[in-house]
Amino acid sequence: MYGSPDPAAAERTAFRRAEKQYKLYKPPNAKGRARTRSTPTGGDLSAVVDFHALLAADGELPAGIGRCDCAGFGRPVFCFLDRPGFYFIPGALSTDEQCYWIRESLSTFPQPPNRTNLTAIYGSISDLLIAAKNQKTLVEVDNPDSQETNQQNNSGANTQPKNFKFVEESELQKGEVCRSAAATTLVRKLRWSTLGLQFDWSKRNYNVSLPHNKIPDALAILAKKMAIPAMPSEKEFKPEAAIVNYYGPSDMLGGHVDDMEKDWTKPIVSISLGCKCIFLLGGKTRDEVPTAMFLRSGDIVLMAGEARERFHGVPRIFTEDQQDISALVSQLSGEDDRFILDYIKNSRININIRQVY
Ligand SMILES: O=C(O)CCC(=O)C(=O)O
Repeated sequence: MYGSPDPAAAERTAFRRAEKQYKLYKPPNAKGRARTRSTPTGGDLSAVVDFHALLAADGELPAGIGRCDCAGFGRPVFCFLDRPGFYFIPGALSTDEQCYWIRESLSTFPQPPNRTNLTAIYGSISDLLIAAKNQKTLVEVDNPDSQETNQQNNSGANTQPKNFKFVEESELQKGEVCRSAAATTLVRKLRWSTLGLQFDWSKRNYNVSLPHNKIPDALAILAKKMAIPAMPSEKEFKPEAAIVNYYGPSDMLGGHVDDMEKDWTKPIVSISLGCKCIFLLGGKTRDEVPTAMFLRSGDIVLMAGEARERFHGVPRIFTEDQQDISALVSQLSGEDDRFILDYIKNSRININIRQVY
């Protein structure tokens, strides 16, 4: 799904060149090594399509961009005239809805039996967000019996049973060598979680034998409602799985095609939360020059039919400009949301919902 088999060849493609053009560079430090903190390079963003600006201008649209508003949907929908099956719904979610899905993405979505990128290292981790809010630390424990649940839940592919538990800082044994990680650090290291049918990244497929819950009803209802512009009227969209991507300041998602689902007439419903990013929509090969567009918190993108065959990716997250998330910042100002606010100020979350069969 992700990456390219031959990096040297990939460098020569139009998609790779666009990724390089937009990605955030870390200038070398005095010793010639990349700095650990990214410094924005600015870059020319004049060709990046800004659907919010087009909506606000309410004028003639640039060549190649059209409106695909559909009866009864009640929201503006944009599309590219030469890229059928791709739909952009700017500001599809209210600030309240965005806050709700950000909280869910950090609290319930990474809960077992859902798997995350941390599962392979630590086994199943319950209540990570609560542990982070309480400044707890995950430590390896000796006694396997004390972590029965952890072992039982860790039955997924490519993982060994692990025995870890959260402890208070005061419980940490001074000088004792054991594997440990602060819960706050682990939240920052979260890269993906999978809901519903579990996607197995090593096999690039859905592994239906892995324990899983149905995707949450509220998410399925939202996805069905938002899928309408991309759905033929006689068909029904049945959300069966979702991949949640968590992006830190210098993270990017390389160009790829999502091709593991059976029926490509059904859309991928892709929700953006938190910091703004650049999304690249390319062609059926990496040789076609991709179109760059801004995705902001609350925007939803649909990819169905022919658009399912197009390379796409996220080369850049904007954490330096918080203007775009000012509504979120004021909504998340309560004491209970403090950790989430700090997180989302320099992160982006994407929830993409799919029908697998
Ligand atoms: O983060 C995004 O907006 C895109 C995510 C995506 O393409 C994927 O998970 O396949």
